[in-house]
Amino acid sequence: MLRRGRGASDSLPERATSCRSATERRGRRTDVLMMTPWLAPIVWDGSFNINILNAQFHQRHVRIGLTVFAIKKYTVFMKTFMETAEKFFMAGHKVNYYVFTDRVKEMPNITLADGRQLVVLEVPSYKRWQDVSMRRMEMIRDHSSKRFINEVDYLVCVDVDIKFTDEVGVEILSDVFGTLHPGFFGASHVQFTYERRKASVAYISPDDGDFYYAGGFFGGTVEEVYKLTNFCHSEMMTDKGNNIEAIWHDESYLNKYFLYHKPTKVLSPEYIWNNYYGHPGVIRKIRFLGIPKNDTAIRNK
Ligand code: UD2
Repeated sequence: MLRRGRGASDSLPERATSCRSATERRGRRTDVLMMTPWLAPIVWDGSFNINILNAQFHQRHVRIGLTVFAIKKYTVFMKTFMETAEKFFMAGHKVNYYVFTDRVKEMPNITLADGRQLVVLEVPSYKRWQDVSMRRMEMIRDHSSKRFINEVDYLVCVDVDIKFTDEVGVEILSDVFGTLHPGFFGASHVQFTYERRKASVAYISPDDGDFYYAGGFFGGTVEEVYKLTNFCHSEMMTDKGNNIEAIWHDESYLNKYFLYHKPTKVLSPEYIWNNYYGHPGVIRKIRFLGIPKNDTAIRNK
């Protein structure tokens, strides 16, 4: 597991921290890395006070867009996704669900809390599941400039075959954020499954890399998400022109983007857990949990 380095806060005298309550001091995390080398916070349970953050974001009347794609058979995940999001995602804030689908009639009918709305965006599907996954970047980009920029302040972009199992709130919001992939948060950068073929523009050398980010949870302000998705889509198109596709599709291009445009906040794997990885002690809360799926039954259908 990643361990916290010896940062400046370790040597702060007690009086400098005495403005915090006894409970907060006891709860301070010393078992995990809490900050990136470029001084972006890494968000773990126990690293923030949600009441203070909620007050700040309410003062700004923040509006949040949650983008999700349910193309072809992946519509089966929508009911659980929406029901659990209503329970746990940004409770008390203004939320627009932007659901991209080719099967509008299969969208579940869910009653939403006040201040929340569902926007169904009809989009084309692609034959290969890899193309469906990758083309999300292009569609998010295009809708960001046409629509999202006028309707919300932040976008949170996630996979659909996942359910919310605990609170995911405004602690995640920042200019641009990514999430540590649950399979690699304790690994060294040489083990990361970056694209290693130089022929692909997603290539990352074994000497480089900070973290391995999951493709299924990223976001930021609409402007920053536009830049990120525009980069990833353009790079995919360059590779497509050269008949190469990065090893982990959109996730590989996302990792390339974050290498050169460092996220301003990094979410711990609490935000994209999967039970394949067991339940290590550093994961105190599982907030967003992958639903096991039978790939052959669901993909390309
Ligand atoms: C991982 C990433 C995913 C993406 C993918 C690329 C996580 C949790 N997931 O997921 O974000 O980077 O690797 O290989 O980090 N979809 C449809 N219909 C389809 C196919 C895909 O709607 O026919 C959408 C759907 O929202 C789905 C997402 O694309 O959740 C990614 O596809 P996946 O979940 O099958 O990919 P997976 O599990 O390999």
